[in-house]
Amino acid sequence: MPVHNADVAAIFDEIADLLEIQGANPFRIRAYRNAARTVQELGRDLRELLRRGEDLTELPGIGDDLAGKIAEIVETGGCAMLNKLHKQLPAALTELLKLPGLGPKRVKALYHELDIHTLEQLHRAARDGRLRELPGFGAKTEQRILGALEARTAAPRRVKLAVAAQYADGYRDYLAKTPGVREVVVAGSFRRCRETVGDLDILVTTDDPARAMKRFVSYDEVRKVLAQGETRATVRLASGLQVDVRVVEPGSFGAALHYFTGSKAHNIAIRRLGQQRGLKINEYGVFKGDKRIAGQTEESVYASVGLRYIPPELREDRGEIELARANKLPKLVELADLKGDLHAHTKATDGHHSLNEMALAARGRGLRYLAITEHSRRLTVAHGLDPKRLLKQIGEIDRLNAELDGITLLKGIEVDILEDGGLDLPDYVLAQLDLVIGAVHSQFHLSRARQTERILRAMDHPYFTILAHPSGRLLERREPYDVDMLRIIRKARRRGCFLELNAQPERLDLLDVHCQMAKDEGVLVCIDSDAHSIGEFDNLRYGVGQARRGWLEKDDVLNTRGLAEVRKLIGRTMSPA
Ligand code: DGT
Ligand code: CA
Ligand code: CA
Repeated sequence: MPVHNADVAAIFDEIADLLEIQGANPFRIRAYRNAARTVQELGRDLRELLRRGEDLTELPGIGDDLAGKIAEIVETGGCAMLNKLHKQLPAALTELLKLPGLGPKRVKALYHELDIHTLEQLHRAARDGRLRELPGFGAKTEQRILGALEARTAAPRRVKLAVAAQYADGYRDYLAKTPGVREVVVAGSFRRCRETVGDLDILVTTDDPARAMKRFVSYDEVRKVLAQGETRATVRLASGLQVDVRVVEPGSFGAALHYFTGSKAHNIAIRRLGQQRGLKINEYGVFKGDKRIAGQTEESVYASVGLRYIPPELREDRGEIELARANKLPKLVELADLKGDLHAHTKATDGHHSLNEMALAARGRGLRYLAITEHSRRLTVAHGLDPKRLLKQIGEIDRLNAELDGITLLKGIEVDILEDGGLDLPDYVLAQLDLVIGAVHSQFHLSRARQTERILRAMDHPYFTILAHPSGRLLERREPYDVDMLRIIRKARRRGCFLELNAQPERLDLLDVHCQMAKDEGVLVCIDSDAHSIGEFDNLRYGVGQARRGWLEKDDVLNTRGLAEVRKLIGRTMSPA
């Protein structure tokens, strides 16, 4: 069974978690976490690297031992070290770790203090009110754990878009190589760039459906064929991801693509428009009586009901149809519109590459400016910078800028917003920076009123420029913190500040609805990679996907502007409130 980068990363993460539960050496734990991240964000397939005989120890944070483990996992699909840990600890701890709100620290406490190692035991203890007594838990945490346990049985598992992409790309390329196949498109929520997908929906046009179907089910990652007919099939991959495939003849391509892209609500609205015109619209075409009058392209489907083409990211029946009718659809921002990136880290804190390496990688992606924004001192787990180290970095950036061609580094900081809304570094240091990104990294569970107040106060700070990852959510792991986003957005407008759309695949906050809100209120959004290594500039495309779902156009995005204009805009916030 082929092994993907995501599988290797998952094994390293699990090893790190289990080591942490055992109370192993923190440096050792960290090495596995870093390796998981490196592998996940690599942008190149590990199988390919190994096939070419490339030296994996060149990768950030990968030494001989980890390189050996990567090769082992890619070759065998498993890892002896993980098996050993599984023997030493109860197997169900892995299930506990997957529960939102339960990291290794808490699982460790549950295991060692209350001897809890299954979900059932956890449920019982939470219901009996025994969790709140544990250090680091409390009544609210107990309540959240109960909620997560109950939600778990209700909601099916979804997969992050960037993870789904690793599986989708390989499957698509494999199908595209089948003789007779013309088009292969991954439709569904994947094409609409939803942040997570429930399953993949692959549409194939071919002259030889039988051959395509046969090839689809014999892909080497298929673990189980759940259904198979002449033109449709459903399989489950080894990763657990489910995939639907539909084969249609080329004349139906547009209609089928429209149908399987969805969303369902959008499709229903379009079909209703068809009915009003006496047309029948389905996955085979647009029909007047028995005659197919459109359906070869998606454009023709929309034209049949008097609409302009609507990009997939907008197809949620949230007003896009009315706009298409009035010919007022937004012209959505594109990856190529980004001229810079205002959030990145280096080895000075928890990043993996030097200033110079990050600058060159950003330039390689066509970016013309890159802000270096390390964590501040309060974030000790990330080796946050104190004033002395930040001043040193400022000097290094000045020197490097004198040498660099084609890209400019901006001096910034991702400063912690303290519980009282203060910033984690003194003004005399912040005053020397080009921009100050503020972020909440602690006390996620304050009440809505207090959390909002905290952020508003931080934004009042004269040097505040951009609010980073404004909702703080981690997909499938941490709910957004509770804030009044409209008040924050309005504050940003008054203060001339900006909101970040963080392109890390597990963050992607702002949420799409908040992007729309920012646009409506006239606040520019900044699409940032938050790159911790040179490969992570790739993530910008997920940020752009999310921005498109939020209806953002080029002009709604701060970093589509050239450096001179951005300097002017971020400089505006440097005057006192
Ligand atoms: P997911 O998989 O939960 O992330 O979301 P989707 O949107 O990919 O949903 P999925 O996989 O159930 O179906 C793929 C597309 O097929 C969906 O976006 C629209 C279309 N579709 C599915 N069921 C229906 C239906 O009952 N009516 C209509 N009009 N379209 C449907
Ligand atoms: Ca789907
Ligand atoms: Ca589906």
